[in-house]
Amino acid sequence: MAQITDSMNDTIAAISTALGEGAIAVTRISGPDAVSVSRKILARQDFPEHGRMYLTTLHDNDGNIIDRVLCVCFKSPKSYTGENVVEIHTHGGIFAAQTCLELLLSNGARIAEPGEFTRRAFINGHIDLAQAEGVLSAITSRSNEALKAAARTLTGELSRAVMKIHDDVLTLQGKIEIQLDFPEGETLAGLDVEGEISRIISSLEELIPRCSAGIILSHGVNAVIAGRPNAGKSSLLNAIVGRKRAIVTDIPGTTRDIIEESIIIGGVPVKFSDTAGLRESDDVIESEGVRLAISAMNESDICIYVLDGSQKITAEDSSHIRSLEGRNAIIAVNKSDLPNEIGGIESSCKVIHISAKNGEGIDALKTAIYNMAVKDCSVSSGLNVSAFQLEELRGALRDLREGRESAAFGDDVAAGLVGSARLRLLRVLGVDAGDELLDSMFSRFCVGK
Ligand SMILES: Nc1nc2c(ncn2[C@@H]2O[C@H](COP(=O)(O)OP(=O)(O)OP(=O)(O)O)[C@@H](O)[C@H]2O)c(=O)[nH]1
Ligand SMILES: [Mg+2]
Repeated sequence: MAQITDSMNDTIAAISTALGEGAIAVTRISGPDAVSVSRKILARQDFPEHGRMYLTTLHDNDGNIIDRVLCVCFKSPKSYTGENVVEIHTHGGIFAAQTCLELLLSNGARIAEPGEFTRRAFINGHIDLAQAEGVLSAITSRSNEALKAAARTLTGELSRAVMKIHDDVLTLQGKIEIQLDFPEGETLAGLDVEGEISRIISSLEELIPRCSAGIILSHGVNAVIAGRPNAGKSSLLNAIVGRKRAIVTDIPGTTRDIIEESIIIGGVPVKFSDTAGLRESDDVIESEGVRLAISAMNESDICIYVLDGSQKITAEDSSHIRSLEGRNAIIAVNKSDLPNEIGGIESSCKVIHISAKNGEGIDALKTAIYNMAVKDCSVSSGLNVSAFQLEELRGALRDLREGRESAAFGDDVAAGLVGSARLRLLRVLGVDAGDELLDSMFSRFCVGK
């Protein structure tokens, strides 16, 4: 990918709409030759005025008409990438768009890498790295809440918040540095390093949960349903997703493979995994299922441990429940439609009585899963960041907290930490981002974006 930044002078092209049957398909061209390359395959030679749609025909290199198309040009710098951009709207389905793309390539354009249009927008200063993350999230969002977070991020809400904190840090850093030049015992009038760092810390403490929320809205959580055979795990999966996804029988050991199904709860994508019932078995296939179940349980964000409430608790159940102490776990006491034989459950985990058969308690279980997933994240004001950006924000918070501690011992240490926090904030926006970081960022995009 390193050659991409070296070849910003190329004109790139890609199909920007999803491949499949549809009313229209959009092929996008960006770069210095976007107009001249497009003109070679379009009939209308008065094309283009900035932002105006033209109805014309697309023809091949022998002059045969391929399709009737609409095309539009956005002239540099007033385009998505900041370069000259042409969009050709062919009829939908793959063939017309594919032919259009091939014609552009045979007339001087090169195929775009994934995310290369957005990478160019970033390189040309049209968006920063925070907004780029918002663009990616808008494409991949799976709920209204996720889309709203993406819209907030791509329109610059995160960038402005980070820049405001950065500017406050910069001002403080300047004051501390002036103070350092003062003779021993003299202080800059009105300078309260600890107090000013505390105010900046509060802003970051407010911002970070919003970013964590964005990550949860994009990536969701995985919830593993575990428990002994016949407890009703597969029945619970079916009740949660509202259809017969997994086989249910009264034969213990029915489920072997892990069965996954995702739903959205309050905007958060939750992937549920139904697993094999936990027990010792001589059956090779079943024991492999149990091994998979245990590792899924260990790797889960949330474990839902299902008990059969119509039976006495077993020693194995008690031991599994003990192993879940202190983890994100919910104990679902199933079969509440039958007489309760299990009695009270000794655990600090949340216990919910449910019936996978008649649906009782399923909504309460979903709410508990949602609350556990979002914890104290601010979902209704979520913002999108990558894991790298979140780590930099957390690092800035750490630096500032340490800076506040060290302020009492001397301003030079505080100045160093405040300076480090400032650089981290700039990295969130992509200032001085190296090729490696940009490669990993933009390779997550689809081709044509
Ligand atoms: N009365 C009642 N029966 C239930 C309930 N949930 C499950 N069952 C029954 O319990 C039996 C086992 O259900 P499954 O969902 O297959 O149990 P499982 O935990 O997936 O079992 P394995 O796959 O063998 O580990 C079936 O006969 C279900 O109909 C419930 O809420 N109430
Ligand atoms: Mg099952």
